[in-house]
Amino acid sequence: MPISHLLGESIYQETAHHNHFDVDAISENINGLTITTTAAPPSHIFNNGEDHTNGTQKYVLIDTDAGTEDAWALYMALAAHRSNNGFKIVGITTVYGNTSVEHVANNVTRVLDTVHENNIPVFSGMDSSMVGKYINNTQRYHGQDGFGDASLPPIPARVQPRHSVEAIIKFADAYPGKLTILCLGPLTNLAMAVKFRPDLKNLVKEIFILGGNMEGLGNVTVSSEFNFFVDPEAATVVLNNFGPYCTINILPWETCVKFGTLSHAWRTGILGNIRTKEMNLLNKIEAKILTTYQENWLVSDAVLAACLINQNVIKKSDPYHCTVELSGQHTRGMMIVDKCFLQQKQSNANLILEIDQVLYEAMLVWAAGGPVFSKK
Ligand SMILES: [Ca+2]
Repeated sequence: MPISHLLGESIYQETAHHNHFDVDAISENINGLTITTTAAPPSHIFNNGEDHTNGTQKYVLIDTDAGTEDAWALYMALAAHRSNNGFKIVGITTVYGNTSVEHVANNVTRVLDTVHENNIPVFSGMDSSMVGKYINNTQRYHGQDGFGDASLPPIPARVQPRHSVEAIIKFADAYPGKLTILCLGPLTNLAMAVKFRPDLKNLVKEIFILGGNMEGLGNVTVSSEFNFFVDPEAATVVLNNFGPYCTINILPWETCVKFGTLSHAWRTGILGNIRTKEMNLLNKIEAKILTTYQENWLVSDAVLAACLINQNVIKKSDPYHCTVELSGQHTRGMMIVDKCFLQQKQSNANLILEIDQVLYEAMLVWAAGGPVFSKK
């Protein structure tokens, strides 16, 4: 019997008024998952550690260099935000990285517009690293505009007059001890903010960072991960100034590769069968990537968003003292992890070492506006 016949009509109709997806195609292709009979995210999809029934919730500031991979993370965070379930995005700060900060602001605005989200303020941020300027001479993975050079109709960026660095400070002051910062790009904005206001380390609750490596595996140089390589000084400032005063969770590149890598067939066959406004944009901006790379598909930013939104995604993490190589001829930007505790320094970050891939897949479907799945 087709899965759609087993569903309560309510979920199909509830979600179908603005989204369309091929339930049978999706359900037949996700092993270990079954569709739920409720449109609201069940606790195993959405469990951020807060008890919203007691009035607590996460206040989340997203710092992004969007980026097609950031778009996935943004949609996942927006799904959490819109579910009114203890997760509030207070603002989005932009930073250069995958593309210029101007393009990033355009891209963030475009993502927000697709889901008619007009109440989250967006701020324009740093357009270069703290020391020198990162110049990407290689062909940009995300295209020159960060969104795959997909010839999308022009869109005016909707940004606030305040700078991203000011915005970070403003939100830290507004939510003392409660602010979570999700860092999806180079850490320049956050480093500038804490240099200006050192007491931020006592105001910010927790920071989730996509960046760095723990086994020397590189993705932009032989030994360095992109976000840390683009501004290693900023990464150093953040690690040295925030940890261990507030919780820093780092998702290193190796964990992304081991547990976040999905097949091209899954991306096109499962997510590609979801007919939503979210997927309409994602398919366009990822078209060149999906044509160029036909084996695997990895959107690291979404892995980190899943770790933040659902604490059950993180299957293993361990605390270490971490810093960043700033002067190595071959290793500038590489994260240095004191795995043997030789320095006898207090740990300043939790390294995320293993994630639940099945749960992550279910959250990608949810982020895309598709049905909610749970584990069997
Ligand atoms: Ca990013």
